[in-house]
Amino acid sequence: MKLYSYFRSSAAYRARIALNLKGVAFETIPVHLIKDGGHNKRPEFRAVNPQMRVPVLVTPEGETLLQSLAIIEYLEETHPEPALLPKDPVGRAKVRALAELIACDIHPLNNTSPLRYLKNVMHQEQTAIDAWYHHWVIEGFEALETLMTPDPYACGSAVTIADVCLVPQVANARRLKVPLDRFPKIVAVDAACLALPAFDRARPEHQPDAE
Ligand SMILES: N[C@@H](CCC(=O)N[C@@H](CS)C(=O)NCC(=O)O)C(=O)O
Repeated sequence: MKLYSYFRSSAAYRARIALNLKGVAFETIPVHLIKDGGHNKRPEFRAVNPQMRVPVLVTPEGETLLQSLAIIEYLEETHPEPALLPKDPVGRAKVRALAELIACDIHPLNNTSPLRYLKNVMHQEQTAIDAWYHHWVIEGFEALETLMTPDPYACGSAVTIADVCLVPQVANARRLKVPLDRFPKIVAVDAACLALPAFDRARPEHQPDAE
């Protein structure tokens, strides 16, 4: 498989973790999201993904898959072991709720494009942009901290899609200096996950395009 990725992209980080957990070998095709206004805006990448975002997974059959959660669900269906979703429907719904809280509610507000828009189009100061970022992470993390039942992973004794989404969001929060002392459960789950080689290998600093 081929994964279009950027070392700091938390959505690509999710896909990398899932690929590693499933034991699927992949080649990384780096797409720099910052240099020259973003190499993701170049026509050659636009032809791969008209939304001009990473991750993009190209399957061995040559299918191009977009959106990290869709990519993870594809991997779950094609490589069922180890399962990243519980067997029971209620458990699955609870795992997906945590994953979507992160991927659909926290992350889009803190993503490169909206932050760039706040700066370049809305002419906001960096302090205001940082405050925006911290606000949405903290609000989401407060809910997650209440909802999670770590044992030691977000939803119990098995790694799930909730953990796959949580670890990259925590990495982002740390990079942007969001204080995490109010979130002991989140910090503990993050540490438990990062002790696993599949998560460790997916870290931004371990990517071929890391700076
Ligand atoms: N919902 C998408 C989000 C993808 C996304 O926004 N990726 C970011 C990096 S984390 C990106 O490529 N940003 C480029 C840009 O916004 O210009 C997913 O989960 O895959």
